[in-house]
Amino acid sequence: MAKIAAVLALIALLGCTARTCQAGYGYPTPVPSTPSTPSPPPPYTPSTPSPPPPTPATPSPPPPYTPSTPSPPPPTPATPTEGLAVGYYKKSCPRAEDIVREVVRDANAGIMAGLIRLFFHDCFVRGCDASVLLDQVDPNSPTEKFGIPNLSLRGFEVIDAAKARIEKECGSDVVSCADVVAFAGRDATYFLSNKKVYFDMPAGRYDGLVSFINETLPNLPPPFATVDQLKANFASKGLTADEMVTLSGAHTIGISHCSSFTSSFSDRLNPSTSDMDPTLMSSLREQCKSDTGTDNTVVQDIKTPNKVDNKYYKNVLSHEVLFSSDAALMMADDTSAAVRANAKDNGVWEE
Ligand code: HEM
Ligand SMILES: *[C@@H]1O[C@H](CO)[C@@H](O)[C@H](O)[C@H]1NC(C)=O
Ligand SMILES: CC(=O)N[C@H]1CO[C@H](CO)[C@@H](O)[C@@H]1O
Repeated sequence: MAKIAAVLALIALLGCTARTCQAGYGYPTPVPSTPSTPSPPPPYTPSTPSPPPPTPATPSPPPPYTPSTPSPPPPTPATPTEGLAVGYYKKSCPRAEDIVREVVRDANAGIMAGLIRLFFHDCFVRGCDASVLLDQVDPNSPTEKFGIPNLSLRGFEVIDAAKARIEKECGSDVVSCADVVAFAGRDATYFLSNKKVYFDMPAGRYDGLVSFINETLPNLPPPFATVDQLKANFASKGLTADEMVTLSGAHTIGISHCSSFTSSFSDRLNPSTSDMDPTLMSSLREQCKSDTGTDNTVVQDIKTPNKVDNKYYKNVLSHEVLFSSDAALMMADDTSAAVRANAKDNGVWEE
């Protein structure tokens, strides 16, 4: 199996062993057997035109990220996940996975990239529990959606559409949103890799009921993270440095806002502090120019922007990556060795 497939499957599981896929904690959407819960539907509101406006709509000041503290994220026990199973919905909703795949297939490449990132963010904050989808209900308590690392998450409408079709076919309490997010991330990887990367996705997750903006920053590494911070962050989820490098390869697709690599923390377009390839740097400076102050977007992988392949690692080696956190993979022996191994064309990473 491709390394990337194996490790994506791993985050899908690890997230769930953390603390969310336990009955009593989350809202047990895939009700295992009990008809017992006439509990209120999760506060997940599909496709609401407008969630209450986020807290002060500040154009994101420098994030109050405190380096070096890999503190709050819950430790993730590396035990096999209880209750999750491949083919979990075979009886209760046999077409669930097919429906998700069909909806994802019809999305464009950018949205597919967004779905992969959505899956990552969901699993890294409170485990894979769909808490990334929760809209703000309490005006004083913004959800993960409004956290700085969530800025620019996309693909929510695909999740909504898949969930709606599934509910029509199987009822509303059968398939969890968390599983839909996981299936969608897996399927987006499948399509963007030209069907090379595929894996069985165990399912049976519960949807969480809570989502806090204050839990995004401590759990999701920032684009200016050092290699030690990246290692610590992934280690807190039970993932090794090698697995961290494998997952970083997801930056072979999708886009970034210019603000993500030109912050006051790390201005990647400043030649005196950045090791970025000068040609890419001047091209980005052009692309990020804006008369109106808009935060433009640029592609992450300048070689094959819409393909899940190992070009990302070649870009790291040639200093053609956007974030300090990408470049930082070359700053430690183990991670740089992993980058080199993944950059080789004979396929450990992708096939
Ligand atoms: C290693 C630490 C990571 C950091 C610091 C990081 C940071 C970022 C940032 C800042 C963006 C751009 C957001 C924007 O400005 O619009 C981004 C985009 C993206 N990230 Fe990561 N990321 C990391 C790991 C991952 C992982 C593990 C995955 C998935 C497995 C992932 C998948 C993506 C994708 C697909 C995009 C493009 C999204 C789109 O086009 O909508 N990233 N990441
Ligand atoms: C986040 O905020 C919620 C409610 O405001 C609080 O209960 C929780 O402990 C906070 N979590 C962290 C990690 O600060
Ligand atoms: C999709 C989504 O809800 N994104 C939100 C991310 O966070 C910003 C605020 O930081 C919101 O404005 C976005 O709506």
